[in-house]
Amino acid sequence: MTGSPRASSIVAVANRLPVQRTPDGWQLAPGGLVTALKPVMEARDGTWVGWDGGNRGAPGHLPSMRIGLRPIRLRPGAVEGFYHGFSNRTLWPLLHNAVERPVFDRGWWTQYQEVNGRFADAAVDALAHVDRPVLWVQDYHLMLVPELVRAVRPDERIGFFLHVPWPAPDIYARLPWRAEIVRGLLGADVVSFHTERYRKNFVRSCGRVLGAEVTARGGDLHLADGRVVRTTSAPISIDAAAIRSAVTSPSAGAELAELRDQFAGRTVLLGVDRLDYTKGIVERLLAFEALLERRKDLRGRVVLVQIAVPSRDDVQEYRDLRDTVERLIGRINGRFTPTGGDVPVHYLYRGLPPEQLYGYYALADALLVTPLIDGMNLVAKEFVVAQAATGGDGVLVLSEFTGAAEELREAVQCNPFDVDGLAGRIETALEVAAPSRRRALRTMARRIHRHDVHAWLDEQISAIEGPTTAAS
Ligand code: ADQ
Repeated sequence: MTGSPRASSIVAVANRLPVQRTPDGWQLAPGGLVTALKPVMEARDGTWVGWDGGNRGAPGHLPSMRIGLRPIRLRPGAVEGFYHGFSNRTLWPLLHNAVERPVFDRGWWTQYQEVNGRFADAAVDALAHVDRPVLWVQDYHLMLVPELVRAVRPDERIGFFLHVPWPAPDIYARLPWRAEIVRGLLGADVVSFHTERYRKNFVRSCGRVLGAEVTARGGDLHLADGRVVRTTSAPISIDAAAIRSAVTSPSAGAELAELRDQFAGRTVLLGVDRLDYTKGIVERLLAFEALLERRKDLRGRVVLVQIAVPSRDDVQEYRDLRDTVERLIGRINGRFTPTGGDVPVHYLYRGLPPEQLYGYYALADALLVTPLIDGMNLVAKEFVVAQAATGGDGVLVLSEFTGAAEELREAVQCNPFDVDGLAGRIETALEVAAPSRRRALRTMARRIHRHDVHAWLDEQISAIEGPTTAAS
């Protein structure tokens, strides 16, 4: 649909701009969503509204990119309340089934409202400068923006996509500002989630907190003022073709050869995550320890490589998690490193450049994706595509509490809350015969290639444009 005559302009609003400051100046930030959006935004006179992340001098555009940028500057107090506070310590844990206790702080809420107002003002301004625009708002940081924009531009087409789960109504209802948040979202024409479960949770939460203000009919929510809001489930995906070509490139091949050398003769289990308490890293380590305890024959023959990208380390819960993870790894390595031998847990506390990360994906005999809850989990999809592209036979062990589990049904599913059971699932995974592993990988990879991030994006934009735009 890119460049079609009926194409409308896109104004995207996200917490962060799609650019980052590097020693060589401002550059496009890495990441599947940004890469996928770039050509579509360029073809449609796109504008991106986002926080500059505290880096002064964010440009209005990049020479390498025909997308307008509208940087939002925030004072330190606003960053504290809106971002570290309400977004990361209230909404993030709440929307992740309260696996950590959400903190409710009225001051943070005030900052969240103010900053959402700033984003909405910038969006309204951007909308006024383009033809036939659609507004596409991303994620939990900006849930009030749809309603705020609707109040000023009632006829605009507005979509919202939530990248994280929506919890059961009983959990959502704990939020003191629960009605304000859902009213904010209902300013959109379309509100989308990764899975049917999250979508239904949202619809039920609206009923629970708004009562007679909304009526659910099918996937639609009918509001008292006559507006109809569509809800959809639209699982996000990855740029599968790009990963396939990167993982089969000579530099990734060289990386893989080196890793094979390093881990020769050992079965490699892999974990790749942001260091976040939702990702089940502690449970994974405990399960690995339990496995080494009960299977003496595996000691010295199996290794866990845990790659963890630092995340939100200005938040206490994240610093505590890092301490726990590092203490546990120390304990496991202390207990099970053979005299004169290599450690059973390799721990890399950093982000890796793509070719290195893909080398690990291609190397691993099993990827352990064990979140306690996760909106989708793109790492699982990246692994499947990388393995299939390199003719691997790695097994995906996948938590049933990830959005990805609904699509990747051929994975070895697990319940990470059951640590002994998880150890058993890892054991099972290692025993699956090679032909079945290959079959499972191929089936899952085909599904991901068919529904890649470009397909997802097309669906999202068409849904926001709605039937009226299509007819014009
Ligand atoms: P995240 O919680 O950040 O995203 P995820 O979907 O797994 O989780 O995406 C992580 C991305 O970071 C992947 O593309 C991965 O390659 C990259 N990454 C992870 N560890 C890395 C490392 N050590 N080095 C380099 N890169 C690394 C949120 C939600 C998810 C949802 C996505 C997209 O929490 O549930 O899938 O948004 O909607």
